[in-house]
Order: sequence, then C-alpha cells, then structure tokens
Amino acid sequence: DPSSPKAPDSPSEKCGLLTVTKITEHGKKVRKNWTSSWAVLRGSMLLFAKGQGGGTSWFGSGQSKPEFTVDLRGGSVDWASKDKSSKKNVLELKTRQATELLIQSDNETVINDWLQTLQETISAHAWE
Ligand code: I3S
Repeated sequence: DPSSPKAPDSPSEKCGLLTVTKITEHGKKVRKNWTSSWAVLRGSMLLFAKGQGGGTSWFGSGQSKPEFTVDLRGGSVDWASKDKSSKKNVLELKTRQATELLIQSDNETVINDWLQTLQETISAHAWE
C-alpha cells in the first residue's frame, strides 16, 4: 500500500528472540556459550534477557534483570565471517568497549531486519 506510513529509519524499540553468544569481552576472548535470548533494543542500548520457553519472557515477569546490555554507540555490526561460526545467518556485533557478540537466527528475514536496524541505530548515534 503506497499510502501506508514509511517505517522510521531508526526504530527506538525492537525486540525478538535471537541466539546469542559473546566471543570477546573487553578485548579478551571468551568461550562461546550460545543461548536463546530475548533481545530488546531501546535507543542505543541493546538488552538481552535469557529466553524461557520461547518469546514470551519479559523483564519483571519472574526474571527481572537483563542478562547483559550493550551500548551500540561507536560499535559496528556486519555479517560474521565463516570462520566465526558454522551456523547460518550470523551477525558479528563489536562494541566500543571491545566486546564482541555473535547474533544468530535461523530465520533470514529476522536476521536481515536486525542487521538493518542495528546498522541504522549505530549510524543514528554516531556522534554521541
Ligand atoms: O568456535 P567454536 O569453538 O567452534 O565454537 C563451538 C563451541 O563453542 C561449541 O561448544 P564446546 O566449546 O563445548 O565444544 C558449541 O557447541 C558450538 O556451537 C560452537 O560452534 P558454532 O559453529 O556453532 O558457533
């Protein structure tokens, strides 16, 4: 529908279930630990909560705290090279604090949406 409103360039909120692991923390390599995580983008912050039985978990419902949070400002995201993982549809997210995450979904549309949203979010906050 050409009359429908265009999606904003940088949504301030997006969430979904992703498969995630850290590979580097503050510049140090850490052991991979792939987990299903409920990801929430709020402004330039990306929060992860441990996924429980699908995409229904939410902060405040039993498990109140996000597992971890990354600040996207000054970071970068792109497709991970093949040597980073044998999984398909893997993104590599690097933060300014030298933490690196791999983010994966079996669903191509889902992962493409996240790549676009994360890149746009990083661009939108580039001068902060
Ligand atoms: O980069 P790696 O070491 O091949 O990553 C694999 C390991 O983390 C493995 O766990 P163990 O360290 O317990 O073997 C995971 O089960 C695999 O999923 C990791 O490889 P992929 O290709 O899935 O990222």
